[in-house]
Amino acid sequence: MTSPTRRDWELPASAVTPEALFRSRRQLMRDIAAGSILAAASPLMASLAGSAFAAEADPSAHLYPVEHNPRYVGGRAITGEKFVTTYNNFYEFGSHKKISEAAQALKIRPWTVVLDGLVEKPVEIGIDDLLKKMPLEERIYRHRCVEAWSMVVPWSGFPMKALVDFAKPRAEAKYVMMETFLDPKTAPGQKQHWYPWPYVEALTMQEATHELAFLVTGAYGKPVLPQNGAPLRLAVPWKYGFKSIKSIVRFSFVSERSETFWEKVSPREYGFWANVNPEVPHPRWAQSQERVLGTSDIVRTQLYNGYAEFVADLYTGLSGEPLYM
Ligand SMILES: Nc1nc2c(c(=O)[nH]1)N[C@H]1C(S)=C(S)[C@@H](COP(=O)(O)O)O[C@H]1N2
Ligand SMILES: [Mo]
Repeated sequence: MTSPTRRDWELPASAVTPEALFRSRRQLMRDIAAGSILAAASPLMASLAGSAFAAEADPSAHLYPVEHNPRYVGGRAITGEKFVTTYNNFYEFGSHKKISEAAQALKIRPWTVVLDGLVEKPVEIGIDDLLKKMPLEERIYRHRCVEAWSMVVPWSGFPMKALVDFAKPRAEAKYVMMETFLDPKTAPGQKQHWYPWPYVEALTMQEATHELAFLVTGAYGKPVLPQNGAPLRLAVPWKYGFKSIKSIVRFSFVSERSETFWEKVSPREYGFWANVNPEVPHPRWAQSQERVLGTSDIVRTQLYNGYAEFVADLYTGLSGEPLYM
């Protein structure tokens, strides 16, 4: 990565995980999955397999790893799995970053997803049946939290457009509203009644069918873990992280959207569009830089988190809208 055309968000070669190393790690994961290597044979193997959490129990484990799509590049080193799986925002399990253990209480099977609203016919489908219908692939995406930290993750999943096509929305549909599970018994954060549960997010139809909008079902070549939003989570990498709603149970196609979770909490701070922009500060902090999770690096934040060439066209003619908060 020493090319002279290096982007601002790219780091020097020394900081980049060689693709080859990542590949060989994936081969190792594959061997472990195939049983040809005993994952627990040594502490090294155990740590490579990320065995602090029990992904093996997931009935979709055999689907991974899925084919890698090279179109989407991280531009800097992939963030270590141990950071991504132990430093989380998932307010259902607490309003701090150390929720990974508490999130293991989330029961991810059976898991039913509802597609309703302005559709030809409402559908309820189990996650494993949905997985059979969707074209799974792996993409490396950057993720920029509104709190000014970021990470680079190899997600597995499918384009949200495939789900929209499956749902067959009617022409009047202008937005997709998405909803997280509601179960205060397993998710104690949902007992904090000052938050407007369940977590709700929304995209315009144009955003939802954009090639970058991705529904995540896996990460690091395995089923995605509860703390990262199992079994179905959104990734919209040009927007602040709070748009990427976790553990989704419902997609409703509507002509007029209702308020999202964070808009209800603090409309002045967390808007509907929430496109990343280093020049539009959050009311309480700057957005010009970000801390790269798992490193001591601070890098410059990019317009649309570096995805402007993909998404800038979505927002032409909307100059009156608060696109960047
Ligand atoms: N249901 C739900 N989805 C959520 C959140 C949440 O609290 N609840 N937090 C959001 C925020 S602010 C971020 S930055 C990402 C964090 O994802 P990660 O924990 O996998 O890094 O999830 C997003 N999706
Ligand atoms: Mo976030």
